[in-house]
Amino acid sequence: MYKRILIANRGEIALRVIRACRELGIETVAIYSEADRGSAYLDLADEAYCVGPAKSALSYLKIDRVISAAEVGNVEAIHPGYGFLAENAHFNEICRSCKIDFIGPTPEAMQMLGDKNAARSMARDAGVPVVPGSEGLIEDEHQALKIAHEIGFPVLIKATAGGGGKGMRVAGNDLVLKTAFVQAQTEAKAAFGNAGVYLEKFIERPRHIEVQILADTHGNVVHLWERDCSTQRRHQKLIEESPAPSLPADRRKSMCEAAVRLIQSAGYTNAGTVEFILDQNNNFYFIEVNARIQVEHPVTEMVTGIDLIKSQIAVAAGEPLPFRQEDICSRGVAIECRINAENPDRRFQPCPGRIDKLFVPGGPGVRFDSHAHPGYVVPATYDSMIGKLIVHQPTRPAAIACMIRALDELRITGIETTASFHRRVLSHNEFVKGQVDTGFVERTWFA
Ligand code: MV4
Repeated sequence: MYKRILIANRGEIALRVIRACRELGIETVAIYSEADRGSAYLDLADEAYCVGPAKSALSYLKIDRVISAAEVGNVEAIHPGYGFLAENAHFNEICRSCKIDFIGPTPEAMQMLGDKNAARSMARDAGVPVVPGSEGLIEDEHQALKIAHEIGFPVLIKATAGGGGKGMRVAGNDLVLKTAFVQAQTEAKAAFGNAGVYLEKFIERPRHIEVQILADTHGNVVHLWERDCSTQRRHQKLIEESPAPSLPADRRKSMCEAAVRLIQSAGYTNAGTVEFILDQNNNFYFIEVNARIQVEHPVTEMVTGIDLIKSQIAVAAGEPLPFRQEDICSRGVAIECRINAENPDRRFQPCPGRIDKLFVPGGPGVRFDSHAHPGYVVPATYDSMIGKLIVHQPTRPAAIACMIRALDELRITGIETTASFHRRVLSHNEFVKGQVDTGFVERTWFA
């Protein structure tokens, strides 16, 4: 096992990794920008180095500075967290050439899965259902029209270098498709330096369900069941839960097994997520792979009892997974609410500033993952998430009741947060019935 690792991230995930390392007896080296100087969680690391000014591009994303901190800090491995450099195959490769383990997949697996069209082909070859659409990249508008007529409108044009909803366009007829196709290519080239686009049938009112997997370097791949992330707005997830409500057991099983097949054939190692969309008839289709630990990983930790951060570190160090698929049970129901410094009454406008009072909820089955504390100043420079409230209960109604109680207990003054909005969602009939699709929040509150 490692003796010392660097955490190339900030905020709650940096704190989460430091905690896992402490329990594993691994020393930690933290990095911070000038905007995070003096953040309380940095005191929990064994060492901390400043890597630059507030702007991410000049600090957390600056590969040479992160690598310098790793060299000076004399670490054996780097944990990238999520965001920043977590899915940067170039950074991953530089770690390898510097003989520092990257706690994640190989650069090759990361590169391949980062190409959404290549991932789609690999899924198809592994017998994983993909959305009906193009076989590969679309060369010209004639080909786009031909495929659209075969599969039927509406269709979705997706950038192969996109993902997470970036670079998507819907087209409902020939005329729109012709212009949207050229626009999509131009935009993809400008945004990602890659003009490649492909076509899929547009699935209306989908649910977003993702399968958590763990893969070691000895060929073992297991899934840790699924999370439903349909409660989102503009591709920003708000609430995640496991298991996915009203997902038939046979669908659940075949989706999880499909995810394992894809991960196996991609030669993917470490923790990862296979994203699917579900149509209104519960047909599932592969969308993309997230080659990193995700924000919502605690939901899976609560229902399986498996520590995903410790698992990631162990797998990166070359240890075999200590469990088999049949040992991984999903118990009860876990729900997570993301607590963001945003004003839900002003279209989730970011609301940075100083936290005056902070009371953290507790009691049975309540977990709060956060680096915030009274007096903490939420910087305007980064993502506005300041914490995640997670509950675990035997049943879904009990989990909802527990979350409402915990949200009422959570007191944050000085800034606006999304906590009040979560209370509205959790009391909404459609959420209670477990019938939320990805358009629910927008239709219900922002139409
Ligand atoms: C889709 C889709 C409908 N049909 N693909 C958006 C994020 C990216 N991971 C894929 N996304 C979608 N792909 C087809 N063929 C609808 C979405 C989508 C979505 C997916 C997951 C979570 C939230 C979403 C919100 C809007 C649209």
